[in-house]
Amino acid sequence: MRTVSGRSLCLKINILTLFPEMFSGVFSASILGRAREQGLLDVAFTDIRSFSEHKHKNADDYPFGGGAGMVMLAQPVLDAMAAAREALPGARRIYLGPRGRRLTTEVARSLAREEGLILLCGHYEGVDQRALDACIDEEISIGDYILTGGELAAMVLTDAVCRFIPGVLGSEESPEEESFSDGLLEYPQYTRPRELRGMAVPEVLLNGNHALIQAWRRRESLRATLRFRPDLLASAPLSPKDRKILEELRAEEAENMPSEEDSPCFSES
Ligand code: 4GY
Repeated sequence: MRTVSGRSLCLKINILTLFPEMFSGVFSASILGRAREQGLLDVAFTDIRSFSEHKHKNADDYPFGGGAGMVMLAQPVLDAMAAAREALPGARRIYLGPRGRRLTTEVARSLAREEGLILLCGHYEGVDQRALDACIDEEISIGDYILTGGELAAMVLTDAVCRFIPGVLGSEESPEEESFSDGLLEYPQYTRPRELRGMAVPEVLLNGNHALIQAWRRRESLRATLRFRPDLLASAPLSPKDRKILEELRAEEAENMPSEEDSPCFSES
Protein backbone atom coordinates (compact mmCIF):
# COMPACT_ATOMS: atom_id res chain seq x y z
CA MET A 1 0.00 0.00 0.00
CA ARG A 2 1.17 3.54 -0.70
CA THR A 3 2.13 5.66 2.27
CA VAL A 4 2.77 9.34 2.85
CA SER A 5 5.24 10.24 5.63
CA GLY A 6 4.76 6.82 7.14
CA ARG A 7 0.96 7.00 7.21
CA SER A 8 -1.08 4.66 5.10
CA LEU A 9 -3.64 6.43 2.95
CA CYS A 10 -6.30 3.81 3.58
CA LEU A 11 -9.19 5.43 5.41
CA LYS A 12 -10.67 3.07 8.00
CA ILE A 13 -14.34 3.41 8.81
CA ASN A 14 -16.31 1.37 11.33
CA ILE A 15 -20.10 1.69 11.18
CA LEU A 16 -22.21 0.94 14.26
CA THR A 17 -25.69 -0.06 13.17
CA LEU A 18 -28.64 -2.35 13.86
CA PHE A 19 -28.93 -2.99 10.09
CA PRO A 20 -25.53 -3.81 8.54
CA GLU A 21 -27.26 -5.50 5.59
CA MET A 22 -28.43 -2.07 4.35
CA PHE A 23 -24.88 -1.20 3.25
CA SER A 24 -23.90 -4.12 1.01
CA GLY A 25 -25.02 -2.79 -2.38
CA VAL A 26 -23.84 0.78 -1.92
CA PHE A 27 -20.40 -0.23 -0.67
CA SER A 28 -19.79 -2.93 -3.29
CA ALA A 29 -20.66 -1.09 -6.50
CA SER A 30 -18.89 1.56 -8.54
CA ILE A 31 -16.28 3.85 -7.02
CA LEU A 32 -16.79 2.85 -3.36
CA GLY A 33 -16.47 -0.83 -4.31
CA ARG A 34 -13.31 -0.16 -6.29
CA ALA A 35 -11.82 1.94 -3.47
CA ARG A 36 -12.30 -0.99 -1.09
CA GLU A 37 -10.81 -3.49 -3.56
CA GLN A 38 -7.78 -1.21 -3.99
CA GLY A 39 -7.26 -0.99 -0.24
CA LEU A 40 -7.88 2.76 -0.17
CA LEU A 41 -11.02 2.41 1.94
CA ASP A 42 -11.61 -0.15 4.66
CA VAL A 43 -15.22 -0.36 5.89
CA ALA A 44 -16.19 -2.65 8.76
CA PHE A 45 -19.47 -3.01 10.61
CA THR A 46 -20.29 -3.41 14.26
CA ASP A 47 -23.72 -4.94 14.78
CA ILE A 48 -25.06 -3.11 17.83
CA ARG A 49 -27.60 -5.85 18.57
CA SER A 50 -24.87 -8.43 19.09
CA PHE A 51 -23.73 -6.43 22.14
CA SER A 52 -27.12 -6.54 23.84
CA GLU A 53 -27.05 -8.14 27.28
CA HIS A 54 -30.78 -8.94 27.09
CA LYS A 55 -31.70 -12.58 26.65
CA HIS A 56 -33.72 -11.71 23.52
CA LYS A 57 -30.99 -9.34 22.24
CA ASN A 58 -33.23 -6.27 22.63
CA ALA A 59 -31.52 -3.08 21.51
CA ASP A 60 -34.31 -0.57 22.31
CA ASP A 61 -36.92 0.23 24.93
CA TYR A 62 -39.80 2.64 25.65
CA PRO A 63 -38.88 6.28 26.34
CA PHE A 64 -38.91 7.49 29.96
CA GLY A 65 -41.56 10.17 30.25
CA GLY A 66 -43.77 8.49 27.68
CA GLY A 67 -44.36 9.26 24.04
CA ALA A 68 -44.39 7.37 20.79
CA GLY A 69 -41.65 5.09 19.48
CA MET A 70 -38.60 3.42 20.95
CA VAL A 71 -35.21 4.62 22.11
CA MET A 72 -31.98 2.71 21.47
CA LEU A 73 -30.44 1.34 24.67
CA ALA A 74 -27.24 2.98 25.91
CA GLN A 75 -25.55 -0.28 27.00
CA PRO A 76 -25.27 -2.04 23.59
CA VAL A 77 -24.26 1.25 21.94
CA LEU A 78 -21.53 1.93 24.52
CA ASP A 79 -20.19 -1.62 24.31
CA ALA A 80 -20.29 -1.62 20.49
CA MET A 81 -18.38 1.69 20.54
CA ALA A 82 -15.79 0.27 22.95
CA ALA A 83 -15.25 -2.70 20.61
CA ALA A 84 -14.94 -0.43 17.55
CA ARG A 85 -12.50 1.81 19.40
CA GLU A 86 -10.29 -1.17 20.18
CA ALA A 87 -10.00 -1.81 16.44
CA LEU A 88 -9.59 1.92 15.62
CA PRO A 89 -8.12 3.65 18.69
CA GLY A 90 -7.55 7.06 17.10
CA ALA A 91 -10.81 7.25 15.19
CA ARG A 92 -13.17 10.23 15.28
CA ARG A 93 -16.57 9.17 16.67
CA ILE A 94 -19.47 10.67 14.73
CA TYR A 95 -23.24 10.43 15.27
CA LEU A 96 -25.41 11.05 12.20
CA GLY A 97 -28.30 13.30 13.17
CA PRO A 98 -30.11 16.50 12.22
CA ARG A 99 -28.70 18.49 15.18
CA GLY A 100 -25.17 18.22 13.84
CA ARG A 101 -22.78 20.37 11.88
CA ARG A 102 -23.84 20.33 8.22
CA LEU A 103 -21.86 18.04 5.88
CA THR A 104 -20.11 20.18 3.24
CA THR A 105 -17.17 19.77 0.85
CA GLU A 106 -14.86 21.24 3.52
CA VAL A 107 -16.12 18.84 6.21
CA ALA A 108 -15.73 15.86 3.84
CA ARG A 109 -12.21 16.95 2.88
CA SER A 110 -11.10 17.23 6.50
CA LEU A 111 -12.70 13.91 7.53
CA ALA A 112 -10.72 12.17 4.75
CA ARG A 113 -7.55 13.14 6.65
CA GLU A 114 -8.64 11.51 9.92
CA GLU A 115 -6.90 8.35 11.08
CA GLY A 116 -10.25 6.59 11.16
CA LEU A 117 -13.98 7.22 11.53
CA ILE A 118 -16.56 5.49 13.69
CA LEU A 119 -20.08 6.27 12.50
CA LEU A 120 -22.99 5.64 14.86
CA CYS A 121 -26.36 5.17 13.17
CA GLY A 122 -29.42 5.86 15.29
CA HIS A 123 -32.83 4.38 14.56
CA TYR A 124 -36.42 4.78 15.85
CA GLU A 125 -36.65 7.91 18.06
CA GLY A 126 -32.90 8.03 18.56
CA VAL A 127 -30.28 6.89 21.07
CA ASP A 128 -30.35 7.26 24.89
CA GLN A 129 -28.67 10.65 25.37
CA ARG A 130 -26.24 9.22 27.96
CA ALA A 131 -24.59 7.07 25.29
CA LEU A 132 -24.19 10.07 22.99
CA ASP A 133 -22.77 12.21 25.80
CA ALA A 134 -20.28 9.52 26.78
CA CYS A 135 -18.98 8.31 23.43
CA ILE A 136 -19.51 10.80 20.59
CA ASP A 137 -16.98 13.42 19.44
CA GLU A 138 -19.33 15.19 17.05
CA GLU A 139 -22.78 15.03 15.46
CA ILE A 140 -22.95 15.58 11.69
CA SER A 141 -26.12 16.26 9.66
CA ILE A 142 -26.56 15.65 5.93
CA GLY A 143 -29.54 18.04 5.76
CA ASP A 144 -32.64 19.42 7.39
CA TYR A 145 -34.96 16.41 7.24
CA ILE A 146 -35.49 13.36 9.43
CA LEU A 147 -34.52 9.96 8.06
CA THR A 148 -35.87 6.72 9.54
CA GLY A 149 -32.31 5.88 10.55
CA GLY A 150 -28.76 7.19 10.33
CA GLU A 151 -27.67 4.45 7.87
CA LEU A 152 -28.39 6.40 4.67
CA ALA A 153 -26.63 9.43 6.15
CA ALA A 154 -23.58 7.26 6.98
CA MET A 155 -23.52 6.08 3.34
CA VAL A 156 -23.74 9.67 2.07
CA LEU A 157 -20.93 10.77 4.40
CA THR A 158 -18.71 7.83 3.42
CA ASP A 159 -19.29 8.51 -0.29
CA ALA A 160 -18.54 12.24 0.02
CA VAL A 161 -15.41 11.62 2.15
CA CYS A 162 -14.11 8.80 -0.06
CA ARG A 163 -13.66 11.17 -3.03
CA PHE A 164 -10.93 12.98 -1.08
CA ILE A 165 -8.81 9.89 -0.45
CA PRO A 166 -5.86 10.16 -2.86
CA GLY A 167 -6.25 7.58 -5.67
CA VAL A 168 -9.98 6.97 -5.29
CA LEU A 169 -10.82 9.11 -8.27
CA GLY A 170 -8.67 8.24 -11.30
CA SER A 171 -5.52 10.32 -11.74
CA GLU A 172 -7.37 12.26 -14.46
CA GLU A 173 -10.19 13.41 -12.22
CA SER A 174 -9.61 15.66 -9.28
CA PRO A 175 -12.14 16.20 -6.50
CA GLU A 176 -11.19 19.88 -6.67
CA GLU A 177 -12.41 20.27 -10.23
CA GLU A 178 -16.04 19.55 -9.50
CA SER A 179 -19.04 21.48 -8.26
CA PHE A 180 -18.52 23.43 -5.04
CA SER A 181 -14.77 22.79 -4.85
CA ASP A 182 -14.19 26.17 -6.50
CA GLY A 183 -17.38 27.55 -5.01
CA LEU A 184 -19.29 27.32 -8.32
CA LEU A 185 -21.64 24.80 -9.89
CA GLU A 186 -20.36 22.43 -12.57
CA TYR A 187 -20.51 23.31 -16.28
CA PRO A 188 -22.66 21.05 -18.51
CA GLN A 189 -21.12 17.86 -19.92
CA TYR A 190 -21.78 16.14 -23.27
CA THR A 191 -20.77 12.87 -24.91
CA ARG A 192 -21.41 11.12 -28.23
CA PRO A 193 -23.23 11.43 -30.54
CA ARG A 194 -22.57 14.99 -31.73
CA GLU A 195 -26.21 15.33 -32.63
CA LEU A 196 -29.15 13.55 -31.05
CA ARG A 197 -32.78 14.05 -32.12
CA GLY A 198 -32.03 17.52 -33.40
CA MET A 199 -30.04 18.51 -30.30
CA ALA A 200 -26.43 19.45 -31.04
CA VAL A 201 -23.41 19.48 -28.73
CA PRO A 202 -21.99 23.03 -28.37
CA GLU A 203 -19.57 23.56 -31.29
CA VAL A 204 -16.72 24.86 -29.13
CA LEU A 205 -16.32 21.44 -27.44
CA LEU A 206 -15.67 19.70 -30.78
CA ASN A 207 -12.80 21.81 -32.09
CA GLY A 208 -10.04 20.79 -29.69
CA ASN A 209 -9.09 24.37 -28.79
CA HIS A 210 -8.42 23.90 -25.11
CA ALA A 211 -8.12 27.56 -24.19
CA LEU A 212 -11.50 28.25 -25.79
CA ILE A 213 -13.03 25.17 -24.12
CA GLN A 214 -11.73 26.25 -20.73
CA ALA A 215 -13.14 29.75 -21.17
CA TRP A 216 -16.52 28.34 -22.29
CA ARG A 217 -16.67 26.01 -19.30
CA ARG A 218 -15.88 28.81 -16.84
CA ARG A 219 -18.62 30.93 -18.40
CA GLU A 220 -21.14 28.06 -18.19
CA SER A 221 -20.18 27.40 -14.52
CA LEU A 222 -20.86 31.06 -13.81
CA ARG A 223 -24.13 30.90 -15.77
CA ALA A 224 -25.35 27.79 -13.88
CA THR A 225 -24.41 29.30 -10.52
CA LEU A 226 -26.13 32.61 -11.34
CA ARG A 227 -29.27 30.77 -12.42
CA PHE A 228 -29.56 27.98 -9.80
CA ARG A 229 -27.50 29.03 -6.75
CA PRO A 230 -26.85 32.79 -6.90
CA ASP A 231 -26.19 32.68 -3.12
CA LEU A 232 -22.89 30.87 -3.84
CA LEU A 233 -21.52 33.85 -5.79
CA ALA A 234 -21.13 35.86 -2.57
CA SER A 235 -18.39 33.55 -1.28
CA ALA A 236 -16.89 32.12 -4.52
CA PRO A 237 -13.38 33.32 -5.43
CA LEU A 238 -14.02 35.39 -8.58
CA SER A 239 -11.50 37.05 -10.87
CA PRO A 240 -12.15 40.46 -12.45
CA LYS A 241 -12.77 38.55 -15.72
CA ASP A 242 -15.39 36.36 -13.94
CA ARG A 243 -17.15 39.48 -12.68
CA LYS A 244 -17.24 40.93 -16.18
CA ILE A 245 -18.76 37.69 -17.51
CA LEU A 246 -21.36 37.73 -14.73
CA GLU A 247 -22.39 41.26 -15.78
CA GLU A 248 -22.81 40.02 -19.38
CA LEU A 249 -24.85 37.03 -18.19
CA ARG A 250 -27.11 39.24 -16.06
CA ALA A 251 -27.68 41.49 -19.09
CA GLU A 252 -28.53 38.43 -21.21
CA GLU A 253 -31.01 37.25 -18.57
CA ALA A 254 -32.66 40.67 -18.46
CA GLU A 255 -32.94 40.67 -22.27
CA ASN A 256 -34.67 37.27 -22.26
CA MET A 257 -37.16 38.33 -19.60
CA PRO A 258 -40.52 39.34 -21.03
CA SER A 259 -40.92 43.08 -20.57
CA GLU A 260 -43.85 44.44 -18.59
CA GLU A 261 -45.58 45.74 -21.70
CA ASP A 262 -45.58 42.23 -23.23
CA SER A 263 -47.21 40.76 -20.15
CA PRO A 264 -50.99 40.38 -20.36
CA CYS A 265 -51.23 41.45 -16.72
CA PHE A 266 -49.95 44.91 -17.49
CA SER A 267 -51.62 45.48 -20.87
CA GLU A 268 -54.69 47.75 -21.16
CA SER A 269 -55.08 49.40 -17.70
N1 4GY B 1 -30.74 14.42 8.70
N2 4GY B 1 -28.47 13.89 8.88
C1 4GY B 1 -29.80 12.41 9.77
C2 4GY B 1 -30.99 11.70 10.23
C3 4GY B 1 -31.85 9.75 11.43
C4 4GY B 1 -32.40 11.01 14.99
C5 4GY B 1 -32.96 8.62 14.88
C6 4GY B 1 -29.75 13.63 9.09
O1 4GY B 1 -27.76 12.91 9.39
N3 4GY B 1 -28.55 12.00 9.94
O2 4GY B 1 -32.10 12.10 9.95
N4 4GY B 1 -30.78 10.60 10.98
C7 4GY B 1 -31.90 9.70 12.94
C8 4GY B 1 -32.28 11.06 13.49
C9 4GY B 1 -33.35 9.94 15.44
C10 4GY B 1 -32.88 8.64 13.37
